[in-house]
Amino acid sequence: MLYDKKEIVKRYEHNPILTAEDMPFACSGVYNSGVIRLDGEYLMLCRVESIDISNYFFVATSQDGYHFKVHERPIDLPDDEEFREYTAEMIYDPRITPLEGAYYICFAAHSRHGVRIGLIKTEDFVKYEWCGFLSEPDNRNAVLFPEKIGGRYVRLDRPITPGDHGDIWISYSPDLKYWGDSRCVVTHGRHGNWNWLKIGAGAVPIKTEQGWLEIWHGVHVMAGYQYVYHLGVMLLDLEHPDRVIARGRAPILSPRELYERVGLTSNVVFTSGAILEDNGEVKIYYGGADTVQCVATAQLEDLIDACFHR
Ligand code: M1P
Repeated sequence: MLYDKKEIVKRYEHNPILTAEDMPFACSGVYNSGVIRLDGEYLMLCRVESIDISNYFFVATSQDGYHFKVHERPIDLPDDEEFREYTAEMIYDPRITPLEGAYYICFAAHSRHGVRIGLIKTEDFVKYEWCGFLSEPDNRNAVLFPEKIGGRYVRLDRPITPGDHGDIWISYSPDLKYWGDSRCVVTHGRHGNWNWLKIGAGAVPIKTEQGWLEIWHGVHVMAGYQYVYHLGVMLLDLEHPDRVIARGRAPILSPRELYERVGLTSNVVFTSGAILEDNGEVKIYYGGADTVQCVATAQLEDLIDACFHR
């Protein structure tokens, strides 16, 4: 199918907005970051990998959503045996959900046991409370909805199925600890599609009159070995978010610029957070090539339209 040349997502002209050079210590890159608005500022939680491959989450703040200043020290992570055991190799993809007056950070935790989802709560990004692991291996790309739906907490995630294919699932919880009623919401595309290999939830869902807008990622494999990560959009039912109202046929963003094509992992655009402004603009924060942090903007109405027509 042929599509209109009009781009609905516009890259910030001074991308990337955060790189290894902006960090207060020697590191290999700034990876996919979660983002929220807090007290009139933009707050980003960045995953940063030190040159010895140890991982940290750093807070960075900004007045305008484009120019971020990184804190001198990483956030304090839980210091207990369970946390250390299941995060021994890597922590990554933090996604921040404002919920009931606090902020919940879902992230992926990698260890010899595989990858699972961890949850941290904070009210001020100064003190952090460890809430435990939400899943068994192998699961990641978890996003928590910003409100209870039908009296329960809701999350999307991406269990890894045999053969490395992954689909987006939904689960419900009465207390953010025990999860159930899990079911598959969206499956990856047919072979040859831009999301045929695997898909995953991306930004925390944005509530709109038409439904929950989810900006997600899909992966296809080029020339038999090169993974290419794209961003897409879909709308989920407000009351029953396991029902997909519409799912865009084409990606809204694909690797094109050098900072998306060349890096530690080539050809990756990957979002962990987006912010809806009062004027209807959506700032989509995304990692480029697993090396730098970028931002792009779109109009909410165009993103919703893309769910139906693109
Ligand atoms: O390297 C590209 C991306 O790979 C993973 O994405 P997925 O979970 O879909 O496989 C994540 O580790 C992500 O951080 C990374 O950008």
